[in-house]
This record gives sequence, C-alpha cells and structure tokens, in this order.
Amino acid sequence: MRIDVITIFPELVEGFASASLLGKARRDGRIDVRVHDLRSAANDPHRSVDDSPYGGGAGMVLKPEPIFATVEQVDPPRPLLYLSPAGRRFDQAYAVELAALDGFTLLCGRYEGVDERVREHLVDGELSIGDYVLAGGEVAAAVVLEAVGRLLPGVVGNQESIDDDSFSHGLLEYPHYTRPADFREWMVPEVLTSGDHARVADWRRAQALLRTAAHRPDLLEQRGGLSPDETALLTRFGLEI
Ligand code: JF5
Repeated sequence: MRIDVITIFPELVEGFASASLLGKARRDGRIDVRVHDLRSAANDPHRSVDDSPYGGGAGMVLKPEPIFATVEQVDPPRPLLYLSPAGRRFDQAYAVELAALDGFTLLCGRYEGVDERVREHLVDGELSIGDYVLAGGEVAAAVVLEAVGRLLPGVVGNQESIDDDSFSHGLLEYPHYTRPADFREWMVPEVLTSGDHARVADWRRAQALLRTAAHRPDLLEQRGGLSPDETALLTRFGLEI
C-alpha cells in the first residue's frame, strides 16, 4: 500500500512514519509512505505557501498553486483526502476501508485552511479525526497512518490482536493482566489462572459487555443492545447492567 502525505512540515510526518510500527513496516516493504513538502512546489523567491484571506479577517490561507503543483508533479494515489474538522469522522470502520485500498493521499492544512478551490476541484473527500481544531493536519495524518498501517498484513505481529481489537467487534476490550499474580495484594482474577479456557473466554466476553455498558452505552445500542444469550452470560457471572 502507498500513502502520500502533503504537508508544510514534512520532517514532522517523516519522523512519525519512520518510528516504531510504521518505520518497521516501511523497512519491511509492507507500506510505502511518501511525504511531500508543499514548499518545494512554491515558485516565488520567498517560497510562500500561504497568503491573507480575500475579504479580510484573521489568519492565513494556504495558496492553491503549490498544492495543485504538488499533486500534478507527484500524481499521488487517489483518493486525495483533506484533513479537516468538516470531514467524515475517522473511525475503525473508515480505517478498515482505507486499509483495503492500494493507496490514498492525505493533504494537511494549516492556518485557517486551504483555498476553497482546492476543496472544490482537487480533493476527493475530507476526513476528520474528531471535533476539535488542530493547528494543522499533521497530527491527524499521523493518526490515520498508524490506524491504517497496523491493519496491513504482517505489520502487527499477530492477526489475533487485530481481531481482538476494541471496535472490531463493537465492544470495548476486556481487562488484561500479566505477572505477578499478586501485586501489592491486588490479585489477578482467579478465572484467568484456572486453565479453563472456555470459562476464560466467557469471563472476557462478560467483562467486555460490562465495560461497554458502563463507559460506551452508545456502542451497545449500535449493535442492538444485549442479546438474551449475553444477558444470561452476565447473570451467570453475577453481573447486572
Ligand atoms: C486543520 C485548518 C485543517 O484540525 C484539523 C482536524 C480536526 N479533526 N480532524 C482534523 O485538521 C487540521 C487545521 C486548520 C484545516
């Protein structure tokens, strides 16, 4: 998969894409991340990428010419997605959709945003990582790179950890424990050391349901509430929602 990122802070995105899971995936040839400096396409002596808004007002706007020039020079993979709070909300399902593509491109805005003609005549869609305003799209690009990158075959060590993900089944994750079994007299639940794999699986499902009901009831609603089977399971563990 190829992911291109267009930004005025290439070193920021490059640093993120070179570290950790993404860096390894890149070195292993599993993902081709190409970061493009918007300033390289600026043709004036000052290499300006921004200008003041027509009609007046605060802040600066990213000029259309360097953005169009970059896209025309690079011919990056489509869809070309502009990162902005006005976009389609990024979630796990969106990440799965992007991970199924051969590639896509992220355009990072800055200041007050991009000239409207970029949105109208160049980009294919807009993507928002949440309802807050960032100083620029670079951190949003990092979020998308990591969420999509870890879904690609071979990037995360075991496929199981992806299938177990919170959200892949519409529930929050069950609690995890590791050694020691007794830490400051806080004990690991007995069921997890019992060796009874069926009971462990049931306990985990019950805990995931309980947690989701407590912290994200909207997620339970989305999947149609509790089934009779799930209600019975919770009752069996002495848990009531
Ligand atoms: C951006 C102008 C875009 O702020 C964001 C953003 C928030 N959620 N998702 C993305 O993008 C950066 C900054 C300024 C347009």
